[in-house]
Amino acid sequence: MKKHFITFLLLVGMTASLTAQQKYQPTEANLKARSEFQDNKFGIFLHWGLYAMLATGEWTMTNNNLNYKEYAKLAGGFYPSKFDADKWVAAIKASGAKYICFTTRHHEGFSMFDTKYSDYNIVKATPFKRDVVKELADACAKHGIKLHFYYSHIDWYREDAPQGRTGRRTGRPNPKGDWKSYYQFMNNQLTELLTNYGPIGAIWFDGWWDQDINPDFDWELPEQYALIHRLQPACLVGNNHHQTPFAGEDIQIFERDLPGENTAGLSGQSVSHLPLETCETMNGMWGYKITDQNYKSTKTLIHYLVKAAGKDANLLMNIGPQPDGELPEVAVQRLKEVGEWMSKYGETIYGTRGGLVAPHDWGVTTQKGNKLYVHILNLQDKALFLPIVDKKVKKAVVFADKTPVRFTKNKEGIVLELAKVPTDVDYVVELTID
Ligand code: JFZ
Repeated sequence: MKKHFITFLLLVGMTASLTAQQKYQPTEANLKARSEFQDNKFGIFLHWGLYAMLATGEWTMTNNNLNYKEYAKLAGGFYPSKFDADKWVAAIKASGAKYICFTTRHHEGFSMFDTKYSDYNIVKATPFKRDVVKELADACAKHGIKLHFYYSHIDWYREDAPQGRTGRRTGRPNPKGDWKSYYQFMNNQLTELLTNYGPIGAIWFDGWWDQDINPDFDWELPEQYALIHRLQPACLVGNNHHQTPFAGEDIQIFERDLPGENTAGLSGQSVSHLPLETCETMNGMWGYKITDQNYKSTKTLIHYLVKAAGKDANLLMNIGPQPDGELPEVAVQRLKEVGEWMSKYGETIYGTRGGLVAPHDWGVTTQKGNKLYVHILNLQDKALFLPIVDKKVKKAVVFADKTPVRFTKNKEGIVLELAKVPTDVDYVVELTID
C-alpha cells in the first residue's frame, strides 16, 4: 500500500513538473529580446565583489577556507574611491560591446546592491555606502548599454544556504541550511533587482553545479524563472549549469569555450536552438587577480569574438575591476583596440547569424540578408575554397575597401582568388548571394 502511495506521489510530482515545464511559453516581448540579444553579439562581463580586495580571484573564500565571519570584515574596509560608473560604461561602450553583465552577488554572498533582505550589502556594510548597481544602471541607460545581472545560487556566507561541494569549510554551522528560507531570500532579491533598476536584459544564474553531488537536490528553478518572467517578460533567463537548457530558460550559456568545443572541460553540453552566449576571461581569472597580467592580445580577443559570431554565439568577455574601483588599465586598452576594429567591421558582426559555410580552420562566415561575410583569420594560401552549392554567388569584394575579388565556380563550390596571402587580423570578403 505504502509503495503504491509513493508511486502515486512520484507520478503527481512528475506531472506537476512537466506541466511547469510545458507551461513556459515565451512572450512576444521575450522572443523579440532574444533576437535583439543575438544581434548585439558582444557583451562585457564584470566580476566585482569583496574578493577584489584579496586580489586572488572570486573563489578565494572557499579555496583558502576563510571563515565567513572573518571574511565579512572585508566589507568594513571596502571603499573603491575611484569608482565611476560613467567612466566604466563609456570605456566598455568604446569597445563596441552592447551589454554589461554585472555580478550583483557572487558565491561569497556579498550583495553589491542595496537590499532590504540582508545587511551584508555594499550600502549597509561598507563605508562606501553607494549602490554601485544603481549607478551602473543609470550610466547604462544614459549610454544605451543593456544591463544583465549575474546572480549566484551558491552562497558561502549565509547559514540558510544549503552547502554543496564548495564553501564547506567557511565555518558555517549547518551544512543542510534552510532551503525554504534561502529560496525565499533569493526570490526577494531577484524581485528587488527586477524592480529597482529599470529594464534588465538578462538574469545570469550560476552555481547549479554545486549540488551535482546530491542528484535529488531541487533548486525549484521553474518557479524562480516564472517570477522573473512575470516581473519583466523581456528579461532573458540563462543558467551556467553546463547542461542543455532547462525549461524556462531563454539563452544557452557556455563557459571558456565556443559552443560545441570543450577544451576547458566546462562546456560538454550539446548545442540547443536557443540564442547562445559564451563567456571568457581577458586574462585568466574572473575576479581581480593582482598577479595575473597575462592578458590575451587584441588579435586573440577579436578572433574569439569573430569565431563566436561564426558559431552563432555572443561573446561575453570578462574584466575583473580593481579594489580601488577602476578597471585595469590593460583591459581598458584592449577595449579601445577591439572598439577600433568593431567601428570598422561591426557591420560584419552585429545583427548577423552564423553563416552558411560552417566554421573551418581558416575562419568562419557570418550572414545578414543576402550578404555572406567570409572572415579569413588564418590562411596560408592566396586562394580559398568555399563549399557553396545551394546558393548563387553574385559578387565578391574585399569588405574594407570594396575592391572586387575574383572567383571561379566548380561543381563543389567556389574558389576566391585573393590579391595576397591575408595577413590582416581578420581579412573579410563580402559575398552577395542569392
Ligand atoms: C563559474 C563561477 O564559479 C566562476 O566564479 C565565474 O563566475 C564563472 C563565470 O562561472 O565558473 C564555474 C562553474 C562551474 C565550476 C567551476 C567554476 N565547476 O563545476 O566546478
